[in-house]
Amino acid sequence: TSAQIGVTGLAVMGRNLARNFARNGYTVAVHNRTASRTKALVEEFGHEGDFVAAETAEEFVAALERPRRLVIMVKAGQPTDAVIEEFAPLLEPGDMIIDGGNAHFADTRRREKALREQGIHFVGMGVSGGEEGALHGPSIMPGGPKESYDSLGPMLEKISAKAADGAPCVTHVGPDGAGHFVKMVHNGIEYADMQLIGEAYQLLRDVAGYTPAQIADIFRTWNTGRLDSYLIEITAEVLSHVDEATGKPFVDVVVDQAEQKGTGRWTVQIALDLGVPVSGIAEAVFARSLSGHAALREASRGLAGPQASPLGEAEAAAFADRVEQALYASKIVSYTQGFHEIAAGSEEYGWDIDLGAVSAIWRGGCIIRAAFLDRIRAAYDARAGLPSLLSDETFAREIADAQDDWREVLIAATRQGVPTPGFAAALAYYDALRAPRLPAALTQGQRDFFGAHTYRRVDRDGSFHTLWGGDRSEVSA
Ligand code: NBP
Repeated sequence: TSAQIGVTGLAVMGRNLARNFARNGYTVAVHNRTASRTKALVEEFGHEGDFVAAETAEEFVAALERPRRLVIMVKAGQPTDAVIEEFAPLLEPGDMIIDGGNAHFADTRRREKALREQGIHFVGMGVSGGEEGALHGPSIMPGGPKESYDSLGPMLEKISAKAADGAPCVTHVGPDGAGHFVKMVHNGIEYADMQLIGEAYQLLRDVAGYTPAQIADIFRTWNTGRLDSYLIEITAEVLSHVDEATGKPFVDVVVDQAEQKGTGRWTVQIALDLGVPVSGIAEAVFARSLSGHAALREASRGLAGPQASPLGEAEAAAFADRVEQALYASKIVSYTQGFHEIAAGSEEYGWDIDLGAVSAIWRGGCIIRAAFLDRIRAAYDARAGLPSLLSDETFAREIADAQDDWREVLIAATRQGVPTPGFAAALAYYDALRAPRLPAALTQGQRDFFGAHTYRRVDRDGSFHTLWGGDRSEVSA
């Protein structure tokens, strides 16, 4: 038998992806460094489809039809390089190596270039949706040579999630690292979404005085409206869960220190390199890191806060509506920032990424899947080259409608001492973009004062310097 696709790396993700291919009628060669995993997969799930278990790399490669399609699903970083080094010498020109791990896009660019010299097509493929997604249909973000998508694409379209309109949640994102870049920003946006939801929860609890069970109901209601999304849905599930051992809300027995695997941090690091202000995503990453500083938090517990006075029952319901507005407006801003980063990466690396197509493939399968993404796609479809999501009329109007409540929520948060870095960063971004003048003019003056860094004038072309230490006359620089 010859397999149409092979998967090496059979931990949760690889195993489920292999099963997904098999369930869709493909013959799948499976391989793992530790052979027991391969055996276990075939023993447990062999009835689901056609698997060819390979113990060695040579057996694995031999099992694949040509051109070979070999998916790597191992731990990102050095393990991925090790696997490529093991398999590349066994492959022939025209064969494909598809890395479905969470690689850094710079690694993908390096690997693609090196393999291209050997005539091997390297596809850096972002996969989102966790283990359930991998099995039932993930959102897939493949990069790499366009020609490899011609033969690989139809298979990916089959195993991917489908959006509500039936469209497969996969597209050829762009050359070399484009797919992994887009996956990285997806994760950055996911961090921001989660942080904003967390802030909404904290406000409903500490300002409005609701219990976790009541807040779960509020999220359930929100999930029937414009915030309809996977993350809002699971938030209600988590908040309504009660710990069996103690009878307390589950959320109260979990240590409040958020962990991270690094893709959110990368999103911010790369944004800094590209000069893209992703302040909301950055605050989400910092919020996780702050939560983990247990000793620092312990040492700060005695610091003074405001006199807190939670709202009465009547005001609480109105406040909850305001929080929904603030959450929605802040969400528009995080997506605006994320899409700006994708546009900037696309420009920098010449990827020519279609932003509307990206929002379309995030509508199903992935962690940030949401009804909202249909509207982002509509915004880009309505106007190619939209400079920012905020310049879309619909989003601009929605924020205009939300802004009074958004501001009130932040006032309440500040008054009661509830930290809302995500909401606040989003509003500051919005206000800064709309401002007719920014204090950046003063910054330029300071820079010219201490470092003769020069400035431009509003009324004349050219660069200028003021002789600050002398008679303060202005010279052309
Ligand atoms: P892990 O990231 O935990 O990796 C475990 C796999 O890597 C095992 O198959 C292991 O083989 C293999 N491996 C390692 Br570790 N070092 C190796 C080496 N030097 N040579 C060969 N194989 C090696 O698995 P995962 O959680 O299934 O994730 C797989 C990839 O998918 C990762 O890049 C991850 O970031 C990405 N991803 C994960 C999720 C998720 O929700 N978990 C979502 C999206 C993407 P062994 O069995 O012999 O130890």
